[in-house]
Amino acid sequence: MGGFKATTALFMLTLCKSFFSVVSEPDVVTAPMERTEQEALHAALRGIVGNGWNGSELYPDPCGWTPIQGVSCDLFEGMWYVTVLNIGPIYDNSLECANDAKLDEHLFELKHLTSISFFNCFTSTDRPATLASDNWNKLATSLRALEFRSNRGLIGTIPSTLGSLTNLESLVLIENALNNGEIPRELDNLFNLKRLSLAGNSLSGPIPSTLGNSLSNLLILDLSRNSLTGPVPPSLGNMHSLLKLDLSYNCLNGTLPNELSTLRNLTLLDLRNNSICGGWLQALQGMVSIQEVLLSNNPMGGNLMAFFEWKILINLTTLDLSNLSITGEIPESMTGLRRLRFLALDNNYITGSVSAEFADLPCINSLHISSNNLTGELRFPEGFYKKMGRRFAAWNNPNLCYNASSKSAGYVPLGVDKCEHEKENYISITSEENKRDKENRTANSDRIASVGRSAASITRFKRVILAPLLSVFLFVMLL
Ligand SMILES: *[C@@H]1O[C@H](CO)[C@@H](O)[C@H](O)[C@H]1NC(C)=O
Ligand SMILES: *[C@@H]1O[C@H](CO)[C@@H](O)[C@H](O)[C@H]1NC(C)=O
Ligand SMILES: *[C@@H]1O[C@H](CO)[C@@H](O)[C@H](O)[C@H]1NC(C)=O
Ligand SMILES: *[C@@H]1O[C@H](CO)[C@@H](O)[C@H](O)[C@H]1NC(C)=O
Ligand SMILES: *[C@@H]1O[C@H](CO)[C@@H](O)[C@H](O)[C@H]1NC(C)=O
Ligand SMILES: *[C@@H]1O[C@H](CO)[C@@H](O)[C@H](O)[C@H]1NC(C)=O
Ligand SMILES: *[C@@H]1O[C@H](CO)[C@@H](O)[C@H](O)[C@H]1NC(C)=O
Ligand SMILES: *[C@@H]1O[C@H](CO)[C@@H](O)[C@H](O)[C@H]1NC(C)=O
Ligand SMILES: CC(=O)N[C@H]1CO[C@H](CO)[C@@H](O)[C@@H]1O
Repeated sequence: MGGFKATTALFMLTLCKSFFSVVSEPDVVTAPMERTEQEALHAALRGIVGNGWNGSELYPDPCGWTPIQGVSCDLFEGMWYVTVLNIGPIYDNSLECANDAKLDEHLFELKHLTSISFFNCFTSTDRPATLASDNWNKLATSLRALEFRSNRGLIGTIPSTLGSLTNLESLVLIENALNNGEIPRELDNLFNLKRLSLAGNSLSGPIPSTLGNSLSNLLILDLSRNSLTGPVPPSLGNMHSLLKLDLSYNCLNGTLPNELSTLRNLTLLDLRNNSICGGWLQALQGMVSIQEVLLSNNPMGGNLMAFFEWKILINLTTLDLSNLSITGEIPESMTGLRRLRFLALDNNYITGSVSAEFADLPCINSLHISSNNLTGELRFPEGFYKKMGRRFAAWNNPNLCYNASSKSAGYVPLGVDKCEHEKENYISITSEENKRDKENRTANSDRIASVGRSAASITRFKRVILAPLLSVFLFVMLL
């Protein structure tokens, strides 16, 4: 098999050489590769593909006429050097990672590497691999992007030696099994970094209290889905370019530092599912570019009526304040957030009434106010309930009722009773329907499912619209 490939390659080589000599571009064709560079590449790949793999036989000219899927090269002073390694099952003919794949030391001899990516390659949990190496500094001048993604057999620490890669612009270590210890302080040396994503591992310990001090170019910081503890450090406020900050699904506690309010370019703030208490209103105050604020499931507290200019957040599309132990009333100024698509205030201690003006927001798509202590009448037009279906949730507010202007029982807010003064000519089908619905509701309140993705929540139109219609139909049949 290999021999066949090699002869084919040789044949092609001869063919192409003669072709190129016709158009007289022999420089490109015959550009050589240092023997050490070629051997280092073959040895590095053998560490990944397995010892049985004979690279020098299969790919005698890896930057020329026997290219390797996932390996790219560039010319430096007339010589080929490897610049990009993309390893993992991306294409049909990608190199296949061995069960005992490991990072071979020869990798660090490829001194022109600008980008390394391993996707779904280190997958054996019996024979796990690690990132540990003293040699990372050898790639310090060249490496711009380093990515390990979905390698469930990649364990151990994030080595502090990664801090020597001072030209790095992107460090992505997502969904591996890195589990041993903390985020190294040395990552703060990576002052060229634009993206730092360590999401979906089992990192523990605090976020280093200096993180951010030197990362003034960082655009994306994603530490979500780990087991990080302790406070959100004030140093994060120094990352003035930051666009996205995702610390969700950790065990962070303490109050949010005021310093975050200096993140004027931030568009996404996701702190869902932590134990953070307080400081959110102050932090939001300066985030004038913010589009998505996701804070649900924290003991944040705070009063919605506290002085806060909601109107300054003109680009806000998504506001998830569910289950934050918030008190106070829904401020009228929230109805001035013209771009709002998703608003969740459910599972709090909010009192007072609900402004019908939310229905006038041009993009409003989900409004969750269930499980509070709201009172008074819901005065939304019937068309609003029809449009929203289950994405309007107001149940479990014992003192809330709705005002329907007609007898039609077509579109009503689920789990909300009709106001007393309207009940005379009211057919009681809906309250029966509502009662049954209440039982199912607690289990699955519609909520945004994933990080920062546009907050279109799950639609369950059919049941909402069909169930009441069916009840009316059955009722008529019984008559
Ligand atoms: C690889 O193939 C070459 C050429 O066929 C041969 O000389 C060499 O011994 C082989 N190396 C290994 C490790 O099998
Ligand atoms: C914030 O964004 C604006 C517009 O994109 C840009 O001009 C400015 O440099 C950014 N600020 C920082 C501190 O990066
Ligand atoms: C935060 O959690 C740590 C343990 O992880 C605890 O020692 C500390 O007291 C907590 N701080 C606050 C403010 O709750
Ligand atoms: C709001 O968004 C628009 C574009 O959608 C943008 O031009 C504008 O700069 C944003 N405003 C702020 C304060 O970020
Ligand atoms: C509400 O948030 C708390 C943490 O503040 C959490 O323990 C609880 O499970 C959350 N409740 C729901 C219904 O998600
Ligand atoms: C809800 O509000 C009513 C008055 O508006 C009050 O009597 C009641 O105690 C409140 N319930 C809760 C659980 O806060
Ligand atoms: C109920 O709503 C209608 C508009 O739908 C309004 O005209 C009427 O005044 C409301 N009733 C009360 C008691 O507020
Ligand atoms: C509640 O859920 C059960 C099982 O999922 C279903 O059979 C039942 O029809 C549901 N009730 C209502 C009112 O939707
Ligand atoms: C505070 C909180 O809601 N914690 C939850 C975060 O998410 C994990 C897993 O999804 C749960 O186990 C926690 O209870």
